[in-house]
Amino acid sequence: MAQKVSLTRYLVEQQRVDGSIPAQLRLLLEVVARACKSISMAVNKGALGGVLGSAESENVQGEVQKKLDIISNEVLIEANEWGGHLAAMASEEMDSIHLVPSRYPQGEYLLLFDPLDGSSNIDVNVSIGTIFSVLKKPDDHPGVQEADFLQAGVKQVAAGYCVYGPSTTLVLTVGDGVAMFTLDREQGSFVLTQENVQIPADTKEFAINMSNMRHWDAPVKRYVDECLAGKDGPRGKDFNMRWIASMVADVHRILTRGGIFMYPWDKREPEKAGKLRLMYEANPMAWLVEQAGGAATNGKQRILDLQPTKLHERVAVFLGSKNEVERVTDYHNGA
Ligand code: AHM
Ligand code: MG
Repeated sequence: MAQKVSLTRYLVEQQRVDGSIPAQLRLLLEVVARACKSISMAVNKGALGGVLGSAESENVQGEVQKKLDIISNEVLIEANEWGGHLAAMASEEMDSIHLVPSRYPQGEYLLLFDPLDGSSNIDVNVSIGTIFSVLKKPDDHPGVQEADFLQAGVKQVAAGYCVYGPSTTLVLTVGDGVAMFTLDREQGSFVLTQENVQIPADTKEFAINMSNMRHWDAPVKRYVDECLAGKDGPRGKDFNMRWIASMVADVHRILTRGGIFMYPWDKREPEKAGKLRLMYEANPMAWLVEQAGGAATNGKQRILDLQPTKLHERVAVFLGSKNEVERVTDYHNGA
């Protein structure tokens, strides 16, 4: 029987092969994985662990925080602040950046995360997850400021997510393809279960919150109308629809069997570019999707090329199977 490859072994071997993972980055990824394991345990206990329900507080985006949002945020911070691999962290659940306390050594990386994505699904036992992105701190000045985080997605050095579903799966890229690791609860370790993940270029499945249809812009409406017209319409084929309302779970499906995920700008709050956050939701997912042969745009431009102007910036998102993302992007660009 083939030997199981743990996340630790995978990272060590990647480091040996082409030196693509420096030692500090390897440590960082192991620590994030360990934190995800703890979050997975808390999620798994559900009502028995007293972790469900609202924390009766709001985050910087004005969203009500769930107990598990706060617990997951704390788990990630506590796991990451003392190892010497990080300079600072940023999270969906914190207004401003979190500096590594001065009593600990300072590392050269910046970690951004959405500690628990899909918060509306926590209490109903539907898949949720953690999304993370790793950047390098610019080395032209001492200390860390929020501006150091404002780097385009192409600058990421690692990105991934962990989905807490029927099984817990960690999905990772360091710029050399996408690998998936499944948590073996008996061994307590993540085991490599898929390498070289590839998204098919074509698909018959789309994901969007259809209840917002009346608020969409014309290109999105056109794209979805054409899918809905099925084999009698201009696309000449029937489409299926899925919407889990946890981006991690929707993206995981797309990495597994293809599809397109859309969270467009809409007229409800025209001043916002979209609902999802650029730096710790869209960027890591866009990089994973591109690394698996897919595409990711904001409707007009490649997400990874966008220059962030603030930490909690929002963005419209179209990602997944390449030909579909290109089609809806062409519609926006007037093709
Ligand atoms: P969250 O980070 O507060 O959980 O919000 C992000 C989530 C995504 O996971 C998901 O795709 C989207 O919000 C669902 O939004 P909606 O409830 O509008 O369908
Ligand atoms: Mg989120």
